[in-house]
Amino acid sequence: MNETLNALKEAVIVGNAPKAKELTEKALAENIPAKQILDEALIPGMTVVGEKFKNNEYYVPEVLIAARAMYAALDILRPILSKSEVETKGTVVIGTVKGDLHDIGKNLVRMMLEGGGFKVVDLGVDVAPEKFIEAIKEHNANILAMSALLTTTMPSMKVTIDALKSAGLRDKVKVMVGGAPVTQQWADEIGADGYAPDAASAVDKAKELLGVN
Ligand code: B1M
Repeated sequence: MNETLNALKEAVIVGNAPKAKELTEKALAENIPAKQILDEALIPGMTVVGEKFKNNEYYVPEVLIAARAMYAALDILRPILSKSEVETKGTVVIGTVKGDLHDIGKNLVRMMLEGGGFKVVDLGVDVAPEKFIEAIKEHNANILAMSALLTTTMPSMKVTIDALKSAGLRDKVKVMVGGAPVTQQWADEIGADGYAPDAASAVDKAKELLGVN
């Protein structure tokens, strides 16, 4: 593997943002295409981070630091990538449901999805069903990803799914749910297409739902 890309992957894994920025600029100066930098350094780096998180080798702070390094690199690549219209794995609209202000887990899921090659539209916290629907239409989303941390806000996931049905969008978008109190049983009960217990599994689930690698 190219030495610069390998070093960039390592910089993401250890969460060295200045190094990640420097190595991304170096890779571009070496005429490595932005898409290759994404596919061969940033995504594999975040994949390793996701695995470490899943195996309890990394905790939330390490993941956030790694994500910051990935963003430092992505900030440089994003204008180039959007110009060349790199094919994304799909578009995800994500948010924490209405009444719920917890966003640490949701942000991790968003970062991992971006690291996994998805375009992510983040609506933030306290997102009402109508806002989700508007964004799905506007961005032609393939996946709706909802996060909830409170047992009292979990029902908002069902309300949003019902609103999707009323808007005639239910067949056009896959629905994923997650958050500490959410379970597979809850996902089945409310008619979601998928559930993931953590940020790394959320990427696997999103790929599975869209049938992409
Ligand atoms: Co709140 N809070 N909180 N809180 N808070 C909990 C959730 C709680 C369990 C604490 C407790 O009582 N033990 C409890 C909920 C009880 C319940 O409903 N069963 C609680 C409560 C009650 C409250 C308030 C009501 C407190 C009050 O004001 N009386 C209030 C509610 C505010 C509101 O939302 N309307 C409140 C407020 C807050 C803060 C603002 C202070 C702060 C949030 C800051 C922020 O997010 N910006 C906060 C925090 C930090 C917590 C705890 C301590 C930590 C949550 C967290 O960030 N975890 C939490 C207790 C705990 O969990 N130990 C607690 C780390 C994060 C990485 O994990 O979010 O689970 P998590 O995300 C994981 C997975 O769940 C998954 O991936 C992530 C990464 O692996 N995941 C998904 C998440 N979303 C996903 C979506 C997916 C797939 C996977 O697909 C779409």
